[in-house]
Amino acid sequence: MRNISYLIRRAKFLDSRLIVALDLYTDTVDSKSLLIDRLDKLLEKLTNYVAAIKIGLPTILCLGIDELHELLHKYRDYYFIADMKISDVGHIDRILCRYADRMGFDAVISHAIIGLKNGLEVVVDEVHSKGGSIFTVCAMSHPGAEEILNTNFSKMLDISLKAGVDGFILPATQPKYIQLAREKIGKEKIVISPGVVHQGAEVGTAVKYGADFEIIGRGVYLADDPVKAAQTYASKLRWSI
Ligand code: O7M
Repeated sequence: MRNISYLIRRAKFLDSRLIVALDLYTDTVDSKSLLIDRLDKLLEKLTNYVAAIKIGLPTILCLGIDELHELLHKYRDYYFIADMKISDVGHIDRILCRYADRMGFDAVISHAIIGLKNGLEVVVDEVHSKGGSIFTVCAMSHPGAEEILNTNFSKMLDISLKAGVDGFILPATQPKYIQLAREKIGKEKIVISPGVVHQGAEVGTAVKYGADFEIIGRGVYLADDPVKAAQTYASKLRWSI
């Protein structure tokens, strides 16, 4: 695993604050090789525009540990973030973090709602012991998040800071959380923001409110020309502005 200084170096080098979520999956085992092929081609072609790749459970489950490891190893220039949204008790969280490391990920995403004791403290301990980074979800982008999760935003932010996380996942669709977080966390911690394009937030809004990176999934991988889409988004998400 590598820590966020690698991510920042790569983002500066590419002049890009774009993170792509590759939420690709397959319904049948037969088409697994097609999925690998598609991911391989995307990773090969997006490399000049994308700082990091976020891969979540649909893709992890479809590919399995060994195939994913092979793919991540082949495209090691990217910073790879495992979106497992960890949310269990400590000993299970630790196992998931070890699997993320085995697959070749650099960073892990955890829910902050699990709290510190035998929760986040374990996640941070395990990921940092491997040299990686940990990001916590402190507010989400979908409307239902306002019902429970986002009402605990402040507490989750405090607990994450206490745990010593490296950064936060905060919604581009609700940029007030980004602004509030930035006031509290200072400049050192990283803010990564999803909800861009398909969920309604405009490209660049989250960065204007203080995010370091924006996550775009379907806006890239469902585009007729994913490379052109990534290039266009990256040009609106320059590191240097
Ligand atoms: O750009 P999309 O809408 O196709 O994909 C958005 C990605 O961001 C997708 O991978 C989601 O799992 C993720 N995401 C959200 O959409 N909203 C959130 O509040 C949090 C996340 C996320 O990445 O959490 C770690």
